[in-house]
Amino acid sequence: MSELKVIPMKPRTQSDSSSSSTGVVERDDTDRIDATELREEHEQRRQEQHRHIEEVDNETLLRMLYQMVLIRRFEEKAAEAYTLGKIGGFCHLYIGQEAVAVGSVSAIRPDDYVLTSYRDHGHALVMGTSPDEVMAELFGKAGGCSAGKGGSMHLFDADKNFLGGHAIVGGQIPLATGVAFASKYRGTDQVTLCYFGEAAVNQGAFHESLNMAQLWKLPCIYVCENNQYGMGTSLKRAMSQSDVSQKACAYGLASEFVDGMDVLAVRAATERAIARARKDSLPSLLEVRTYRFMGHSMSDPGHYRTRAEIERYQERDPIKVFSSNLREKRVLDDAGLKEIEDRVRTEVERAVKFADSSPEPAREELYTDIYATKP
Ligand SMILES: Cc1ncc(C[n+]2csc(CCOP(=O)(O)OP(=O)(O)O)c2C)c(N)n1
Ligand SMILES: [Mg+2]
Repeated sequence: MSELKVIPMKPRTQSDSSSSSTGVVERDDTDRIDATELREEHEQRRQEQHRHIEEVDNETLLRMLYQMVLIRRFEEKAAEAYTLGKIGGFCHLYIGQEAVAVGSVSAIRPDDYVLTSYRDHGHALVMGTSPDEVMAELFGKAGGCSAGKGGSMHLFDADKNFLGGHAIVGGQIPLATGVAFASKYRGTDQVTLCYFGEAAVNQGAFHESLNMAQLWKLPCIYVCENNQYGMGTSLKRAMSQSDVSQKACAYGLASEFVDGMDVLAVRAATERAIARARKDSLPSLLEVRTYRFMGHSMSDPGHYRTRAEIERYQERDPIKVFSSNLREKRVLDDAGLKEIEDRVRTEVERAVKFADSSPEPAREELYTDIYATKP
């Protein structure tokens, strides 16, 4: 029997918005399974995604694939630029986790809000910030979406309702809760999506926010991107109760456990959470199990996990699996995939050119954008 460590197969669903139930469901989290079991799991996941593909129109499916490929190629280029010294400071790549941002954002409206952590390139791109502006921000140039003064961890695009890019672990969770409070206070039906890693769940800010969100019935969807590591520490070494979705229990929130390598499973779970938030102004916690294929940041030697573990998850690469299933369902063919790759390449090359040619922020900008102007 080979030793394998796999993501539990099925998303656990709990979507009864009217009940005060915790939404916690049993988990058969499997750390060791044999090759036959693994094949069976892959097959079941394949069938699950096939079923979801039938429920979504082709244009949306292909747009989602495009966005995932864009994030992947954009970040490969960012990694290259980092090693060339064009990007300073920290740079946290999202490669492997693309299905989370793409699947969930595909379910929201353009006037909904998104906040996330420092692993934010994918979220900005999928919220519609142009790759030119994201790349220029990484390069610290004036043409960047934060005028070159935020860098990789502080992307921000108020016009697109993308409210950052936050470097303090868990810092965005109370902020998002406040944004959801503002929507409710103003009487709109906007929803806020708040992304964070599983290490942020140990922060007090997470617990305080969930408590207030359920108490005040705020339309906030807390999306825990559980990639199973906080820097070099595995979740199991840092969290006494490592089933993140169960944390909702303490505050009476609805919660779901979601397969984060399946872009359509993420979309479907987000749709259910949005229905709760939009219609009944209720918060939800989604634990989206995913995996990052790259280091924590560009300076991570990665000694805390094995190459074999990474390769096992790469077999479930969300882009590879999705494009293969789209082919099987005849939504995509070789020409279609090539067209997507060509369009993405052009867009990423243009972004690098834009960032290269964009000027450094002017000296006099040093003291601007520090305090908010009074309304
Ligand atoms: C309050 C705080 N403590 C520590 C750090 C240093 N730090 C940066 S990232 C990180 C790990 C976070 O892991 P996780 O929340 O799982 O997100 P991931 O990086 O896996 O996306 C830590 C401890 C920080 N930025 N903020
Ligand atoms: Mg993590």
